Amino acid sequence: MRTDWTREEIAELFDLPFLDLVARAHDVHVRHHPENEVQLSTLLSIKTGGCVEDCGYCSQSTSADSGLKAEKLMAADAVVAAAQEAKDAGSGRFCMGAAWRSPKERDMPALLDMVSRVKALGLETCMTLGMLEGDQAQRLADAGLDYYNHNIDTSPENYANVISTRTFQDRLDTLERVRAAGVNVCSGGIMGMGETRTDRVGFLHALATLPEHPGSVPINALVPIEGTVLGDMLKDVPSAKIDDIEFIRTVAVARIIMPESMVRLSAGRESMSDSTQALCFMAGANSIFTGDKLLTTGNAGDSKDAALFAKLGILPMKGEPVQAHLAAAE
Ligand code: SAM
Ligand code: DTB
Ligand code: SF4
Repeated sequence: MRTDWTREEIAELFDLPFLDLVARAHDVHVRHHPENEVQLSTLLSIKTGGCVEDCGYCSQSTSADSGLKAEKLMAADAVVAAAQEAKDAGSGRFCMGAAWRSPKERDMPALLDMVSRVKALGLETCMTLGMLEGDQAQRLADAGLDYYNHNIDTSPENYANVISTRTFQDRLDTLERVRAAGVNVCSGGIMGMGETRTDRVGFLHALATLPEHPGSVPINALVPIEGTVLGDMLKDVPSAKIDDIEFIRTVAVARIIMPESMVRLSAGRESMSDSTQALCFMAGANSIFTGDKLLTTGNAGDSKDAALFAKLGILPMKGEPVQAHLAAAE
């Protein structure tokens, strides 16, 4: 696995004729992953709203005027019940997200309980809780955490235009602690925040030159939310919306430079056509979030996804036939 990619090499990949780029990405994909299989993950917001960070895209920040009500941390029993439901609907991974800058010590026992019980259901576990200290990462690892999601979001140069309450280096520090604790890193970002092609190159370069490639790389398209800095920006500057072809190029380049990572087609699918999603799968995306809801916004939904998978002949990863998934969605 190469972790010495240069920005020039990555920019050259982006510049390839579109069909050549997708063909190359597909070739890399089939050499490292089962063909026509896409992993289904379910996301649950275990602690919604009231976050002190000022991420310009996020409905959950207290700096946003999104009208979202802050809630308390969910009880472990309710989280485990949601995980069981996700498993029954065919999900292989359960990701629990909290709107925190970082978890407080008083919340740790409940978080550890959730991880071990969700893991005991036979699901892969993932959490995204903000910044972690080394000992927090270690305790989560010991409880059975498989993945920790912590996005770098954009290029190092563009970071301060999106978030002012923490630095790009803060993000890298948490990723290092997660890696040191033996938990798989899940890290990606958001396209369509007004960034340039150069920023997209710098973003993928930062991920592909980490000491190890992240096990999972979520590529989100900005979901514009009214009352957030970036949601409102998109209303004023509609041309900032990520172009579908540029989005697919980003997925393809991620696949080529991080051949073994799961590339997750994350937020933004609700407003993507079937054809765009199909090209993302062709270009190497092999994981999606299922269900009607992401954290605070809508998602395509199980029955729509089952229909798309059936149309494309894609199977949910873990070998469950699409018919079973379809039946579960009805
Ligand atoms: N508070 C934790 C943190 O930021 O690390 C975890 C939750 S946070 C909502 C997880 C990720 O969701 C963010 O890093 C961001 O990449 C993505 N995200 C949040 N709002 C989004 C939006 N409106 N559109 C697309 N992606 C979004
Ligand atoms: C990621 O990169 N995308 C997911 C997950 N990691 C936690 C979150 C998407 C959130 C979309 C906006 C919302 O629903 O609030
Ligand atoms: Fe808080 Fe995470 Fe939203 Fe940023 S993305 S405001 S850290 S919940």
